[in-house]
Amino acid sequence: MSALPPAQPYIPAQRSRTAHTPVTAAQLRRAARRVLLRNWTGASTVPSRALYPHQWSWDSAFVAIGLRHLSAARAQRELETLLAAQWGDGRVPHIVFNPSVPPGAYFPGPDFWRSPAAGAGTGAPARTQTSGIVQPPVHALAAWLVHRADPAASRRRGFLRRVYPKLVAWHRYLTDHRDLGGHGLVSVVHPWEPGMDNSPAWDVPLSRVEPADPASFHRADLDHGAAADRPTDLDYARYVRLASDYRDHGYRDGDAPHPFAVEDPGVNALLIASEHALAEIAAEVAADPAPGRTVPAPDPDAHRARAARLTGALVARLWDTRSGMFLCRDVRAGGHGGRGEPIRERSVAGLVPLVVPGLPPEVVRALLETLGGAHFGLGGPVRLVPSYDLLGRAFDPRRYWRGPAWFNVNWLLERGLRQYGHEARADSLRAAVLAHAASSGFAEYVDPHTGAGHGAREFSWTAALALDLLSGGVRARPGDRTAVRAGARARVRPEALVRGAALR
Ligand code: 2M8
Repeated sequence: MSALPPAQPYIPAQRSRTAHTPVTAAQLRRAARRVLLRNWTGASTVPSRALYPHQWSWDSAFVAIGLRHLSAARAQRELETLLAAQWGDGRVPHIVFNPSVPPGAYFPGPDFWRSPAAGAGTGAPARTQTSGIVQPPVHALAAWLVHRADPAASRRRGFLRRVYPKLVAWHRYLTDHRDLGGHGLVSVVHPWEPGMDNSPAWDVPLSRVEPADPASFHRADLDHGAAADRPTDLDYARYVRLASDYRDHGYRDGDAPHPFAVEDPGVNALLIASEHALAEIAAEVAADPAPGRTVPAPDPDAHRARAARLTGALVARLWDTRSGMFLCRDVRAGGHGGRGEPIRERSVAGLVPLVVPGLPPEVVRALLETLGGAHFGLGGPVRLVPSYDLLGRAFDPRRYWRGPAWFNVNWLLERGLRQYGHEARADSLRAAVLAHAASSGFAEYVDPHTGAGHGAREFSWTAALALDLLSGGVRARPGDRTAVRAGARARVRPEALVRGAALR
């Protein structure tokens, strides 16, 4: 294991701000490192000690991407702790509960999900408590990036050999159990699954859900966060109803009614990006077999073919020429078994497919126009991409996923811009991410107009992804030619970037 300090014991932290705003790259790096060390529990990282005191699925993937710059072994551990809680049917749960955290610290907690009993028929682990829903599949991408941070150590520890079959099973779960629309795309069955919990895109599909009795639960999130920033009570009661109905159907996708079923471009795009990463991982595992291996070598081409099929379905089903972006599709509009309908709301999820390689050139061109146009305003009124349409009927610069800018989404878009050769735009987005991470004390999210931080502070993925951008996205190691090339491509001059960009 690394020479990093040991884990902090669980302490229900108060909201804290970093005492001094870091202004140089070195200060920012140190501050980000401190956040990640504080939020490390010994086996994984909590998103925030106060608001989210357990392990979250896509948070851990983003955290691992940053953690690899501090300790590749710890980053591997982060992902492997999550994957140890994988269910028999392949799903990777969205929360893995830490048994040492007091039961009331987060709702819905283990007593609500009751995964070992309710999920027994779908292979929930018997001794680890988890939720029963999922989050976006960023994990294969994270595993590949973690491997590249220190390929020799990763090979020595057999990291990719261990995680590869689990990641394959995870993707299979999504494509085999969640194609509820029947056209080759994954559907999410709860607004928490795409990670953008309170997006205005869910308003119509969610309005069909009967809310749970408000007296039947207590919202722990309001003990830590301002009500004006968080989802409304009515939405929360609907979240609870969807989750309890799924649980009461044994988390079996074939039996659960899934009244909320949406094809989300963000989730599907991340699956595609991760499927491409699986192709890289498969090639690496095939080239470095376990001693005495008897099973056939993994086939990278099979993953590339899956990625190509998913990309075709994404464009055919979710691309909207009129809006110049991808739209979510409400699979249940018009009733079960119907064709479904596009949801006419501009959520940033519709720009996330920029991370998908090989999109048709006219799609990329339109996405770039939309990014800089009136609805998302990048390079105009805002320096970070908002989570929702600046001109939308429901835009709110403070409320959870209904307008604020999120660091993980901006990290993905930075990556997408760079992938399609828009280096200057990627550089300025990167500078804005670093500046806002510094000035907000690693906030969970920021007002896209003012840059004011909201939600939790010392938020793990904000710190991790800032650290990743400071490191040029990769840690170049002698002999790792891919890493060196990618590092050179990123044209890293973080000192200048942070100094020039901070606190404007
Ligand atoms: C938020 O979601 C949780 C439920 O999963 C919540 O609101 O309680 C979202 O921002 C989600 O994307 C994130 O993974 C999670 C933990 O950071 O918090």
